Amino acid sequence: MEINLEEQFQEKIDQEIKIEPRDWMPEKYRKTLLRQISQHAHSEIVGMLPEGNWITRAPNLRRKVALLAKVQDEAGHGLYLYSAAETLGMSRDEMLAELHSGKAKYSSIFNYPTLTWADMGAIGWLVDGAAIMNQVPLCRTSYGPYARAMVRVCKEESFHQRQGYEIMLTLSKGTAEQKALAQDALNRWWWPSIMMFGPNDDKSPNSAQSMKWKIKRFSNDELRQKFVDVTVSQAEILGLTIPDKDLKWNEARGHYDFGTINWDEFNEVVAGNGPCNKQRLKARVDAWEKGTWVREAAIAFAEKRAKRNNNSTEAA
Ligand code: FAQ
Repeated sequence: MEINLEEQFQEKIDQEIKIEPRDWMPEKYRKTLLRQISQHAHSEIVGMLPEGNWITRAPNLRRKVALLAKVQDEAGHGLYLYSAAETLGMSRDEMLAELHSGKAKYSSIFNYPTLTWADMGAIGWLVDGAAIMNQVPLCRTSYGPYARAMVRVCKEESFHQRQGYEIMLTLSKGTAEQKALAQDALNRWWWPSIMMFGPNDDKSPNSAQSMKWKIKRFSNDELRQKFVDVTVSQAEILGLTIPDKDLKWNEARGHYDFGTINWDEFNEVVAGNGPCNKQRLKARVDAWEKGTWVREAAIAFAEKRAKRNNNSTEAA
């Protein structure tokens, strides 16, 4: 019986029919999606912190408004993603408990510090650029609620990427000091950005099954290569140098070759020992604790309103 269901499930996937919350699904499919979607949601929420650090110090009103809107969008992305994950049977409170205890992961990239205003440019250009490369294919992922959430997320990410690139463009065409700030930001964010795509394919334990179930549409290395290929010319327009001496066009492959990623650094960051892991987690736990009264007040208000509505229905 079970085998038959699994075969039917795979046939639906092969025919590009979306899987919906009430459909039968293998337990491992549900768990894989819960893991990926909740990690993605946590990444959006933790990802607000490095940029939130610069909202009060944006150089002018236009920049401040754009950055505020961007950071607010990330909160919205987290909410759509938590909602999509909840359809798989785990509550948002449970997911957050896993984040706060350190059990759930979030993207390695958000464990790096934002040292100068140019980092707002580099994050938008590179981090959102990498996120778009990874997330546009997720609009076609096999699980309906995740795929639909990603459509809006990707539209907003594209504004974020331009917002960042425009900051980089302004700095790189500015004074020598401004150009140096932009180069320094590129130097610090380049390697962590290409780590975002995850381990190499031969070291990625989840990829084979996730590709078969069409949760993932491209492998980690394929997406990383696409990102490098499009980003090189963007750096040239800025007149900035990507900090990789092995970066070179390979005519035979039709792609850029690039240097070896420092996987020890990646593993350390993912294990909780990056430059800002402790600070990021503390900020989230503090926000949760300080928000207790808000959650309690919201529940008390909802109960009061429900009671009032019941009374007025009875009176009618
Ligand atoms: N950081 O077998 P794989 C954004 C873990 S949102 C930390 O290849 P998978 C928007 C992985 O979880 C950025 N951990 O895993 C924004 C697994 O561990 P587990 C987030 C990582 O899932 C911009 C283990 O390594 N985007 O940027 C990372 O098949 C600016 C083995 O790896 C998403 O979440 C990493 N970088 O492929 C917000 C997109 N990479 O769970 C604010 C959706 C891997 O077994 C400001 N997610 N690991 O214990 C995905 O596409 C996939 O989950 C991958 C990883 C590609 C990230």
